[in-house]
Amino acid sequence: MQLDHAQPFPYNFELKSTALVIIDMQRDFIEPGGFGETLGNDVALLQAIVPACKAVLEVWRGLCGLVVHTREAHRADLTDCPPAKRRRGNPALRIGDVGAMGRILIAGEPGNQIIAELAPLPGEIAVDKPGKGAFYATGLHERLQQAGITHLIFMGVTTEVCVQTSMREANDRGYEGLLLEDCTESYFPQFKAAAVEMMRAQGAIVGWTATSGDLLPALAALPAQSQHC
Ligand code: TIU
Repeated sequence: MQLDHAQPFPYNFELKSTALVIIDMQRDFIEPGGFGETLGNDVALLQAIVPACKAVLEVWRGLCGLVVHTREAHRADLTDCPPAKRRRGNPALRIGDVGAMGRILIAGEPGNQIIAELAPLPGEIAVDKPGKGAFYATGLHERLQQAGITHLIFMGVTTEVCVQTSMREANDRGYEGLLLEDCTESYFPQFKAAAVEMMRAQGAIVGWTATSGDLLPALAALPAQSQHC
């Protein structure tokens, strides 16, 4: 399958060897009272991409494509949170402190759940990641290798932090990555624009970009494939 309008040039992929990777669409970043807001951000900006993400996820599921969800999450005892990370941000409300949606950025807390619209289904891969990148200390690379995955289509938040880090980690591990521009967002529109530009610059130095409007018609032309159902 080819996305003709991908940038900087067409993107070729096969459904059976491609995973849809949804980065950190958890309440911590999307809803008031979580980690994103503690850092001083307006979380409303991020809510705008939910319908486009949901549309892609539903079509991908209908084709039995592999789905990976990530959550930025730390263990309750914070042994996987470097002090250097915990010291940053809002001194009044650190990772592990109790906020409006439970302990900030701690696995299993209400704020750490993926938003209901995009909640993982049984059988989908859900990864708790202690870093910004999806490949650091998660075992994700090994799981993707076992599933025969070579291509990754990315959605999620925030573009220049966890999404860009994950795409760069994937790139260095040999994956062909594509970012869906209208399915990712930042608290800083200028950072999103810059991140999108820098990933596809220099002949796709990190990967490709396209929109859900490019992807969905291409997927609609496919018969369902059962490999990952
Ligand atoms: N602060 C910010 O923009 N992002 C993060 O801290 N984590 C993710 O991007 N998921």
